[in-house]
Amino acid sequence: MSVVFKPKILVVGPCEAGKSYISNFIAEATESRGGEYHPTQGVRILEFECYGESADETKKSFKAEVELWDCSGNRKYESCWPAFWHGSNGVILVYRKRSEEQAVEQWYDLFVARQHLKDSQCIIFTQGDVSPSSQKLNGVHNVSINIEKDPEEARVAFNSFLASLFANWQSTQIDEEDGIISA
Ligand SMILES: Nc1nc2c(ncn2[C@@H]2O[C@H](COP(=O)(O)OP(=O)(O)O)[C@@H](O)[C@H]2O)c(=O)[nH]1
Ligand SMILES: [Mg+2]
Repeated sequence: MSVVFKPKILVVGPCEAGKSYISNFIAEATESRGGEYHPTQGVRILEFECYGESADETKKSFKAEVELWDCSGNRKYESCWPAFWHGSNGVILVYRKRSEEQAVEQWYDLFVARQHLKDSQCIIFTQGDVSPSSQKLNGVHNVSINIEKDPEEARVAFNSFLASLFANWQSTQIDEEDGIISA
């Protein structure tokens, strides 16, 4: 019997970085094709299910009922950000220009560091030939993806990210149980 894991995963980054495109692909929504740009209004929540195996030594199998929050990069929705990061298990940072790196550091600060998420609960998806040079983002795993050229690589990267989120969640569950037992 596999455990059911219900992660809330945020996709954040600058406008037109490809967040919605990547989110659609990950969730296997039909609109993952290029074309006219439709800025996301506030947030779009995509729900899907998949199966995986824990990234830790337990290799426990799980079923994930994922809530993928494709967040707008527009600062006009800043007042909604606390609702975005509330209870999130992981963050996918997306960007594709070197000049956007500073903005990405700010997203990292707010959505990862300040929310006490570990670096392993964050992943950077870059498109194009930008390679992160930021000290701050040093500990975060970075994957350069090109969904059109190599969709499998992006899928594998997401699945292994999900497996590490599961391992992390599982360890917090065990800590909580220990807390109950020792209380
Ligand atoms: N063909 C193609 N188009 C892309 C890709 N990534 C983004 N786009 C297009 O670039 C534009 C901006 O992407 P979008 O995901 O909406 O950016 P967001 O503002 O970060 O959500 C849209 O028109 C997308 O269809 C890609 O890998 N291939
Ligand atoms: Mg969008």
